[in-house]
Amino acid sequence: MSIVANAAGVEVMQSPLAAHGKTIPAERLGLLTQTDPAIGIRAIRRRYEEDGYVWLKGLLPRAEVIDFRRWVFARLADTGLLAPGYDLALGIAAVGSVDWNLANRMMMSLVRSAAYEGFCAQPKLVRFMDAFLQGISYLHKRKLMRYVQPGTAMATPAHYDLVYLRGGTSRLVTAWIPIGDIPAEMGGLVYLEGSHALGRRMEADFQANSGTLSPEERISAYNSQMAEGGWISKDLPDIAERFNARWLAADYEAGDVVLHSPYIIHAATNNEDRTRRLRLSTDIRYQNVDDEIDARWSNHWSLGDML
Ligand SMILES: O=C(O)CCC(=O)C(=O)O
Repeated sequence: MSIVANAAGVEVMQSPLAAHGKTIPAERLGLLTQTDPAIGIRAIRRRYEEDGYVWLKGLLPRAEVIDFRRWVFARLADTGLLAPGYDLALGIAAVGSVDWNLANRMMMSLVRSAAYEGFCAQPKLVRFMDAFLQGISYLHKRKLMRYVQPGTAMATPAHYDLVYLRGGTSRLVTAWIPIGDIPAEMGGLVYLEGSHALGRRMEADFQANSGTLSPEERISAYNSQMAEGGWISKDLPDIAERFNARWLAADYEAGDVVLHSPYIIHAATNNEDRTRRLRLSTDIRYQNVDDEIDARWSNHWSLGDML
């Protein structure tokens, strides 16, 4: 656990979080608020509107999520990613070299697998999303699954999701699902507090200034007006300072689901797990089927698909 109660009973972060060579100062770190799914769909929707996210504790059966983690790592074992001799559900990273070609090919197979499809479309989640979206929920076919090795510099830079999905409705909802426990020091998502309003303003500015771009560029994250990759920045302390906000972190557990707004600014921090566990998660996007669908997301994720 990265988050513990101090002598006064207040929950605090045990160790600092860092990404891209920069450590987030303690005064710029806060804790994500968790939500018990039992409070009901109306209250959940209200929290999502207010905060730009809702961290649903234990929405999915924990044991099934861990079984799926084991299944994924069993398929990746031949790549050299996993240390031998451990239960694959632990996902302990090997120290030797990895066959990246094989790992990439295997990940592309995994995101096309019936097992992953079933995980993302499990009845509990689908029923929840139907209620949340007040209609028939549509799950975008392009779904991402990511692993992060401990002790590496890999961490998703700060961004908001609409940048990658400008070709359809903005009434999108991302579900970020930890596949296994992801305590804060393992580099789960951090959210810039209250930044869904900021993302909305940034998007309005982009739209207002995009008149010189071609129609394709106007919906692409890769255009002359965006930073490389559509990111806002890799410097998390600087963003927090600039916008006078805190990064909210959490100890996520298998079974949790975080829903976030397409405007909220979020990022990941380094995986610094001392027991060398691989961080595994999936991020998938839902919307109401009656809203306009971004056709570019109607294919499976391919590496280098520029979305
Ligand atoms: O898991 C990650 O590192 C990034 C996920 C993400 O950016 C998202 O869920 O929108």
